Amino acid sequence: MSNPSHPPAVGVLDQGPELTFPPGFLWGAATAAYQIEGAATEGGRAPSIWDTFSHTEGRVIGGHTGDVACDHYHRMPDDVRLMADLGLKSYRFSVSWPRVQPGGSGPANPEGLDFYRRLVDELLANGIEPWLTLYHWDLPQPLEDAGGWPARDTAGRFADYAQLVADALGDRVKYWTTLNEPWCSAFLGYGSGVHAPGRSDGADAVRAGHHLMLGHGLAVQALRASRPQAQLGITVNLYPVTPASDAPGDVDAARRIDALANRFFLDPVLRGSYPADLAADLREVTDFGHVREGDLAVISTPLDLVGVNYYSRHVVAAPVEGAEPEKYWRAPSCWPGSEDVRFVTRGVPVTDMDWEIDAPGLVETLRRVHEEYTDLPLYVTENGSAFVDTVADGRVDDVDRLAYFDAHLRASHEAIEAGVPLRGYFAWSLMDNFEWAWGYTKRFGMVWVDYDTQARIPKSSARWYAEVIRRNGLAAQ
Ligand code: IFM
Repeated sequence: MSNPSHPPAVGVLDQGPELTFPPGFLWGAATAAYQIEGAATEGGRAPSIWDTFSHTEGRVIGGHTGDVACDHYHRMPDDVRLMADLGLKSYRFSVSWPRVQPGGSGPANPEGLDFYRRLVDELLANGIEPWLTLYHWDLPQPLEDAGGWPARDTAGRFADYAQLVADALGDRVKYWTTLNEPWCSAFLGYGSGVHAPGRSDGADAVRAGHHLMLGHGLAVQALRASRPQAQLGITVNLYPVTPASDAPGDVDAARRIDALANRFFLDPVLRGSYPADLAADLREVTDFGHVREGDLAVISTPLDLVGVNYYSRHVVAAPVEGAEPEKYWRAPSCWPGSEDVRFVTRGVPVTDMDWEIDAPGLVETLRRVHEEYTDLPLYVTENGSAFVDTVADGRVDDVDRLAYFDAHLRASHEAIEAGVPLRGYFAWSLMDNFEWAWGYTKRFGMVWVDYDTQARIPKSSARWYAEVIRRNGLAAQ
C-alpha cells in the first residue's frame, strides 16, 4: 500500500555504537497457529472463527484463507531446523484451540495435542526454548455460536482448555502466555468487525475484553495449581498515545484512546481495577454490569512476566468536521464511545501496513509498563514490520525490515539501560504468513515463503538476526 503523504522507509541503519545485551537474553521469533499451520481440516481439527470468517466473501483480501497457509503442520521438522540454523534461543508459537479441543469443550483431541508434543520435542532437541501462547485468536466456532467472548461462559471454557494443554505439555514447556493481544480479539473482532468473528457492537467489544481477561485469570489459576514451576504471563499490544498538540481537546483525545488501547488491559491485570476515566468515557456504551464481584481479583492473579507487542504509536486529535477517513485498526467502532477521535499521520516513514515507524515509542512503552505498573520481567513478544519484498537471484534483500529490527533492538537496549527488566525479544515473524484480513498480501517474515511451492528463503534480515543472536548484541554502525 502506498500513501503519498508518507515517505517510504529508507532501509538505512541508524548510526549507533556496538551494544551487548545481558547474558541469557532470550532471542526468539514468533508465529501463530492459524497464520502458519494450514491443515485446517486434518488431524481432527474443526473450524474456528477465523475459518468461518475467511471463508465468508468480502472479509479477507483476495478471499485468502488459512486452509494451507505455510503448511507448517506438515513441514514442522524442517521449520524447526531453519530456526536452529538461525540460532534462535526460543520460539513463540500458539496452540490452535480447535485442533486440540475441536468443539471448544469436552475431551481433548489426542491427534491435535500430539502435533504440539512433537513440535515441543523437536524444539527441545534443537536447544530451542518453547514459548507457548494458548490463544492467538482462533476461537472454536461452536463457542462463538454460543455467544463468543461477549458471553461469560467462554472464559470458563478457556480455562478448561488451558488445563488440557497444561496436562499434555506442562512437563516440558516452561514459558506460557495466555492471550495474545486481547485488544484485537475484543475491539477488532466485536467492535469494528474487521477481524473474526466480524461483529460490530461497542458494548459487546467491552464485554469481550472483560471475559478475555477473566479467562486469562482463570487459566493462570489453573496452570499455577497444576504446573507450579511454569513462568506465566499475558501478551498485550501497547501503543504510546500522543496528542497532536497541547490543545486540551487533543490531550483529552489521547487520554481516551490510551484508556481504550492500553489501560483497559494493563489496569485490571496488573492493578486489579478498571481506570475510572474509562468507565466514565464508556457510560453511553455500557454500565459495566457484566463485571461481577471477584472478577478483578481473578483477572489480577499474580504473574511471572508480561509480554509486550509493539509496532507503532497513535497520534490523536480532537474531532473536527471533515476529518480524514479512518482505516484498518483505526476503524471508528474499535474505539467505543470515542469514535470521533482523529488519528493523525505525521508524515514519518511507514511500513507496508502504513504504520509509522517509531522506535523511541518502544522505549516509552517498556518504561511505562515498568515504571507505572510492575517490576515483573518484561519480554517483547512481538515486534516487526511488513514490507514489499522481492526475490532476485534466489535472495531477498529486505533492507527496510533489517533497519526496522536494528532500530527497535537499539530501543530495547536503551530501555534496559534505563532500568527496564527486559529479558527477551521475539521478532515478528519467523516467516511470511497469513496476515489476517490482509491475507497473504503483507509479508512480515524474516524468512520468505513461496506460497506456490512452500519453499523458504531466509531474507537478509534473518541472516543479520542470526549474527545478532550469535554476538548477543549489535555491531557498531
Ligand atoms: O500478524 C499479527 C499477529 O498475529 C499479532 N500481532 C500483530 C501482527 C502483525 O499485524
